[in-house]
Parts: sequence; C-alpha cells; structure tokens
Amino acid sequence: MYWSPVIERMPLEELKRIQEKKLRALVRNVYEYSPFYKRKFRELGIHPEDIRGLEDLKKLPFTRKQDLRDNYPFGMFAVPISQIVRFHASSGTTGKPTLVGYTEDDIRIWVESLCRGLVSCGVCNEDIMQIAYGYGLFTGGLGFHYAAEKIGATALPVSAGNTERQINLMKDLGVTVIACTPSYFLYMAEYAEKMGTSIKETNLRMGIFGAEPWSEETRKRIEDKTGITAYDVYGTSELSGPLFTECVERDGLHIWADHFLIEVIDPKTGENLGEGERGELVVTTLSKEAMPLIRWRTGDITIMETEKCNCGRTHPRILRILGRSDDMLIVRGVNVFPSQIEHVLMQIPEVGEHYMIILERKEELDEMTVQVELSDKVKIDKPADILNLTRKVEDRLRVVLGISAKVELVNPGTLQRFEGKAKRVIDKRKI
Ligand code: DLL
Repeated sequence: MYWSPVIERMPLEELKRIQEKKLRALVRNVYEYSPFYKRKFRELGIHPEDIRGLEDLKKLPFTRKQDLRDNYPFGMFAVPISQIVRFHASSGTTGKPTLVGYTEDDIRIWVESLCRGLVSCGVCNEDIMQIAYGYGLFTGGLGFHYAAEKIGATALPVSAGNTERQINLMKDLGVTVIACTPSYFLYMAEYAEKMGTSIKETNLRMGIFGAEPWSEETRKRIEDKTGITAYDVYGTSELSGPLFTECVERDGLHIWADHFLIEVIDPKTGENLGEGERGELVVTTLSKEAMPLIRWRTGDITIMETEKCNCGRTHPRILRILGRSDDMLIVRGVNVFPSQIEHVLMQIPEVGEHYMIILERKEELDEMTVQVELSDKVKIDKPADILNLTRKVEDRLRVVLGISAKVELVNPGTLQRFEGKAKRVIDKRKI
C-alpha cells in the first residue's frame, strides 16, 4: 500500500530533477527572505546563480544547532510571523529552546511525509492509534496525531505518562497501533505484567518507535515480549518532527526525496561520503517555507542506501541511527547536553567544579544521576542542610532539563580527575 503511489515510486532520475528545481528555488528564496542566510551567503560570496544542480550543493555552507541558538527566536525564519501557524521547540544548552515555526504548507508536508511512512508500514483507516509521545512543544504527539487522522485511523491522544491508564485504554478500546519511545513501551509491557495482564492479551499489533536511540536487540526484546511488530521512526524538530519510518521490509527508513535532500558526511572533515559509508546525516529541506534549512547537520550517524527497496519505493534510505557525532544525550526521549547540566551546577555556589553524569536503564527506563562535589569553600555537614541542597540542585536541574535527575552530593576531592579531556558521562545503558 502506498499513500502517494506516483511520487513514492518515481524513478530516481525524475526525483533528481525535482530536487534540482527545488534547490534552485530554495537558494533564491533564502537569499531574499531569510536574514540569516542572506548574511551568510554574502559573507561567503555565494550568489543564487552559482547553484544550478545537485553537484553545487557542496558550495553551500552547513547550518548547525548553534546557528539556531544565535538567531533565536525568529532570525532563521523566511516568512513573516503572520504566515506562521504553529511553533514547536526542543530543549537547548542554556535553557533557551530551539524554536521551529511552521506555515500551513509546512504542516501539510510534514503530515504528508509521515502519512507515507505510516502507510508504508501498514497503518490504515481501520487502526486505532494510541499516541503516547508527548503532546506540546515536543513534536512527537501532534505530529503523529495529524498523520493518524489524515489516514483516517482513530487517534487516541493520551500523550506520555500515566501508564496504568495507557494499558487500560489499550485494552478497553482495542488499540491496534502504538506510537511512543521504545523505552516507554518496554516499561508499559512490564507495567502491564504488574497489573496482572499482558500486552499479548490486547489487540495491539504494531508499534512505531523512535525519538531516541534504540537497537536491533531492543526491537527483538520488544517483539518477543509483546508479540507486536516494531518499526523505527526518525525525525528532528528542526526538520519538522517525526518524518521517516521503515516500510514493511524493515531495511532502512525511507527519506522522502521530493521534500528532503540528504547527504552523509564525515563529521570531522565535512567531506561527502559514499553509499554504505558511516557518517553524519545532513539534510537540506526542499519544501519548508517558515524555516528552510540548508545542509542541516543533524549530528546523527547513519549509512545511506540508494538502491530501490523491495517494497517498490525508490526514495533513498538511511539505516537505523547508529549514534551521535556530538555529545548530546537522549534521556527518556529528551535531549540533554552535559553542558546544560554544568551550566546549572556552576550557578550554585555550594557545589564544586567536579561532577559526573551517570546514565542507567532501570526497569527499561532511563535514570540519570548527577554526582557533584560540595564546594570546599562552604562548610555543609548537617544532614538537613545536605538534604536541602540536594533538593535545590534537583529542582534547578528539573526546570532547565525538563526531566528529573537524582543528585548525589559527595565530599570535595572524591570524584575522578583527568589530565586531558574530562569524561563527564558514564552511560551504562545497554542499547
Ligand atoms: O525526537 C522527533 C521525533 C518524535 C522523532 C517522535 C521520532 C518520533 P527532537 O526532540 O528534536 O525530535 O530530537 C531529535 O532525536 O537528532 C536523534 O538524535 C534522536 N532520534 C530521533 N529519532 C530517532 C531514532 C524528535 N529513530 C533527535 N533513532 C535526533 C535514534 C533518534 N535516534
């Protein structure tokens, strides 16, 4: 089954022609209407006429997360606010979020992309889809919601959390498809057992899991434990939200080439890598109006595959995300940078400079512990004072990160020291 059969099976040569036409229009458009790109192109001496075909892409500069931060909130937009119909945001390093704006057409293309993906893995209008990604500034909930409705499936907008209710609704309504992070689904499966039931006793047949790294081993565990089929979904807020999924072949995620132009590069040198080579995914948005991005550095490591898929779709595929080229951590689906944690800690005078972030997976859920030394400049030794300070640090971290972390205050001089680069993160999660 296809959502847009003609486009999804279009020969690569034709897709390439569409991409070239759209790339030329994109470059002209941002040169005229995006304050950020106008400045950047002028600095680099690039003129829209220089970009004729895909081989000229290399002449264009990369766009990075830092560019979005530096131009917060509206400096990356290429349309006036009157044309923006929605905002989403994801967490950033200093508490400032990365803001994304959408025109009506941006939403339409986002929904179209995800509809293609959902139909490619077998979602149809008979399905009841439990959407347990967060609704709100995060793109997961609303992204799936719009796509589910567009397909004609029945959306159940439960959002994340309240696990007992999730399981009751799943059973009572005969939910057939779930969309959430893989770790949350594993937790749900465990919770169901504690409630004296099992996912296997429900009508659930399929899960669409993403927003955080997960592995083939986790897929197998999920499928063995619950009897459903698990599909991968990838996307980032800057590109819209959840966008690309596996099809029934489960041999990579289809990237809709009429809207997104992908490259895989060596993250160190920026050089383009060939098919089958592992590198950083770079995406140019060909259709986005509100916040078009040229050569967006996703930071995600993958491998590109352009051979036609057995499902009949011609669009290129990326393999499961293998890691990140920067140090961003994903904890319970939320992006956390060690620098954010440092930022919080260093504003609290009672704690010292040395800290360690420990990530573990307990009962299938991520747990983050921040060990931090007490400052040697202040004397705190009463248990009540230690407890108060612990709560204070935990509260500050929760506000900035949007998720909770356990804080352990330790005596000055007890954490490991380093002569070269410090290792601040111990990730014990096995994914
Ligand atoms: O996580 C969008 C999304 C929502 C995707 C729901 C899938 C499902 P951000 O919060 O901006 O957007 O985080 C994007 O999450 O750069 C990857 O590092 C990671 N990520 C997303 N999907 C996957 C996946 C949403 N399937 C960042 N596998 C990305 C591994 C993923 N990592």
